[in-house]
Amino acid sequence: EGVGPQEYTLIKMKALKPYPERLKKFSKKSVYLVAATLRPETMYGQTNCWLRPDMNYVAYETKQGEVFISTHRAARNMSYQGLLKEEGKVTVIAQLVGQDIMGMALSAPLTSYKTIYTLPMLTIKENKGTGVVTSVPSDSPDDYAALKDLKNKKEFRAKYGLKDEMVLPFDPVPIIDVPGMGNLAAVTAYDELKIKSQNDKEKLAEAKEKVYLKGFYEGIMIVADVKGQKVQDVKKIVQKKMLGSREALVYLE
Ligand code: A2H
Repeated sequence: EGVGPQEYTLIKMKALKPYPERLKKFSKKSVYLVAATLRPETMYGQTNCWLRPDMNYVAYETKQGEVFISTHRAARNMSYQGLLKEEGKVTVIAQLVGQDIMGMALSAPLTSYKTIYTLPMLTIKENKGTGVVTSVPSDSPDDYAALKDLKNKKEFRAKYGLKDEMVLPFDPVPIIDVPGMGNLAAVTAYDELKIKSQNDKEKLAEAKEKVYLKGFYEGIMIVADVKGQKVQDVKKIVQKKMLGSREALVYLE
């Protein structure tokens, strides 16, 4: 890791009603899962939100009176960044594991899918970001591998209590053209390297290196108002747009 703090964009993914059982007590409030991303310009291609089924998450209130869900560690960081009511203090209003809110309906910024769902990713790290990860399978091999695992295996979906309609209709969305890799670069790399699952660690590392580097430095946006522009040039523009509409925040760690 570098010397300075890493800047992430915190994407607010809004819980849709009816809330799952464990969140029913917040029915009068706006509840958000908050995902930390390094690639705000890819939010046009979100297809779902990843949670780790066995990982602990907490709910707490922000300065604005909204309810956020993330790891406690991230909430603590947010409290020091002036995002919560009191500096350095997190008042936990619910404790959950990922499985408690699996298959929950969300609305997320910029994506063409009106409703997306929380789905399981088993490789989420506890000590990075918020523990909530937004999924962009067009441009992230990790995301594509995890989505494919769920699509391929009925038993895997059943294990986490997911309905087919939360998984099967969601295909990667072409949002970036990467020279030599087409407009679904993560899918290209996954197929070329014959990746088999989200646990295929070494091959995924290879796929990621290629897709991220080429995507970021050579990628051209092919969607929305940023169409035709370089990925590098639009990253800040797209971030600002979501900050302006209060669909995102800046988060450091
Ligand atoms: B990125 P870095 Cl399209 N565990 O967002 C595992 N992965 C996590 C995580 C956690 N706790 N928290 C965040 N991440 C993912 C989009 C994306 C991302 C694309 C392409 C590349 C990419 C969609 N997923 O990241 O170790 C999130 O995925 C390239 C590294 O801090 C976040 O950005 O560098 C990225 O990893 C942060 O990883």
